[in-house]
Amino acid sequence: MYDQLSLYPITNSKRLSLSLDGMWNFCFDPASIGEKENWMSGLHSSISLPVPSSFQDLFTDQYSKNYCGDFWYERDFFVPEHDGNIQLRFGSITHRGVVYVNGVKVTEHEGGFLPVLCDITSCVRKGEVNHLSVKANNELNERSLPCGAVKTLKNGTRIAAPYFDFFNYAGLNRSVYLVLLPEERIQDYSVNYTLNDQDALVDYEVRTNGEHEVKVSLFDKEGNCVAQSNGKKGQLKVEKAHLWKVRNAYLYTLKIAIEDGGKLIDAYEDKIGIRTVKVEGKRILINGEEVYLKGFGKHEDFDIIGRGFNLPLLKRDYECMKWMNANCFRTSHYPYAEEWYRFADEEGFLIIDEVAAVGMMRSTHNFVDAGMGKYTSFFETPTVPELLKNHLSQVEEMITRDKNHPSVFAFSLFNEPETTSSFAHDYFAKVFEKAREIDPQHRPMTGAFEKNSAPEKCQCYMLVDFMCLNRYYGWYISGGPDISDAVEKFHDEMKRWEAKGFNGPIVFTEFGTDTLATEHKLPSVMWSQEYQCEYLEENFKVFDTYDFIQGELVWNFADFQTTEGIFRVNGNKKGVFTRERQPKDSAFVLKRRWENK
Ligand code: CKX
Repeated sequence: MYDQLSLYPITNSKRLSLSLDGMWNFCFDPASIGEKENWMSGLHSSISLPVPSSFQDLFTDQYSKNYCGDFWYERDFFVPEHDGNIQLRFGSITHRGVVYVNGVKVTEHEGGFLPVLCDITSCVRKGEVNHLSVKANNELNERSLPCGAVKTLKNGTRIAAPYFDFFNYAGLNRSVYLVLLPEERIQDYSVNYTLNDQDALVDYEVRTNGEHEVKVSLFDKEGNCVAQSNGKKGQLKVEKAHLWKVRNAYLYTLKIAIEDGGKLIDAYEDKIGIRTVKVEGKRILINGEEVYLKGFGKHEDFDIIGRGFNLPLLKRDYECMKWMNANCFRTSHYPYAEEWYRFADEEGFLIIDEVAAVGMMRSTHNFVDAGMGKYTSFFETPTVPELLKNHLSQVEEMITRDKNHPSVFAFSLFNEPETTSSFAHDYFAKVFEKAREIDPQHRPMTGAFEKNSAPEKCQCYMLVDFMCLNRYYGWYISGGPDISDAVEKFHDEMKRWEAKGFNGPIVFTEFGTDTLATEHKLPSVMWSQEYQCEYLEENFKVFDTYDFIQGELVWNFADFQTTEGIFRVNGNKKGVFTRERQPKDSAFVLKRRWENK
């Protein structure tokens, strides 16, 4: 059972969250000798490195940038006198880590995009300085998410060989907190909503580790208490409820308290948004109203910090998306830092929250190979049970962490796996079953399908509530002067899906062209800004032909770093914005379209 996974760290009269962000000591451990040599008690030689940040682009040499293996972070931290429970909360450790306090192992965690929590109550010295170290590792394999391999060069250097199209940034990418909590505490809560004419019912469940009374109250924006209930499980009735609407959010404050008689034991407060989500026939309904998704697939990616969390960058991205009249994004291809969801809640953005199940096809150029029909027997490998175990636990951690965000209206459980075998079907059936069992709001579950997952071949499309298609007609397929063929092929595929009788909406979660901000050409050529605009217009005509198409999320919001290779010019350039977040011409095309869509 998770303690605090869904509870973003806060400070109030009963809880204290202290940031451990700043400069940490750092060193590589290529021979994996750190544990044997007791580095958890102190690194012998290290450099200073900032947290949060990926480590790769902070260096000026190739070896460090492409380093693959174990690496260590450490710092000292002061623990105030405190009677209750003491925890550490890492926003993430990418891709896996072992945490030590004062030389004692306190936890280990697999998966680089979800929080790592450790109860350190019994091993810290209160009122004193303590020592914290993390042994992290960024190797890719086929047993954990995301999938890939490690390649050993002839000179012995080991580098990452991702089966996916983004740079393998790693490190302590998100904030780290020391969290002081009461011994008897709120550990988790969940909410679900029913709309009843003008009123709303908020079903809630609170988990605590004690038996004292739980009180739950809901406050409107003005601070008026609009509903109250006692008990770990109950219902709040909100009369004339303000609904959380797309791009017009209303947030209530939920206050949870544990009390002993009149004495407060613990308190937690969070913002929640009352809204319902449903897929009905070919429509996606928020509060019973149809919504057409407009927006992007994104990445956590920026110059120098890599995948490190940065608040100004978050703000700029939201401002750009608002300027574009977007209403949605997919957290391709992994759960993002929690701040992304909190801000989406405030701004009324919809999020398709994606687990890091990417690279489930054995290819370092899967964006090319998959479209060519290559089959790699990915789900027929002896390591699949281990992969499934990790996939299931990361789905559970993601849903537990993000379940209370009104912005999260769907979970994506994969991106572009090899879905054409019964092995894949059996694998994903288990993933979907688990996700549906966990989500207290019974939100739609989906996954993003690549071109190879064609209507006649795909064995997994029947598992999803709405289908996310990643399609590149006019780029990977029949690009440039062949674009009219691309359009015909696109229509042909849509008709085949129609004939298949999939009884749900289709959302395009990827379509786009690599475009260099420097290139202009009349008539257009592939890679020019003009071509990106023309390609989008051709895609829109197809989208507008079919009533079951219920959304368009362009690939990508901004240019981003990838592994080097002949298919990438210093990264993937499919951004509508440059990596510096300046608009390409296509941004104006999309902005115009989305204003009235
Ligand atoms: N989809 C044909 C996954 C993304 C890639 C994108 C691309 C592919 C396309 C698959 O992570 O970046 O090639 O641009």
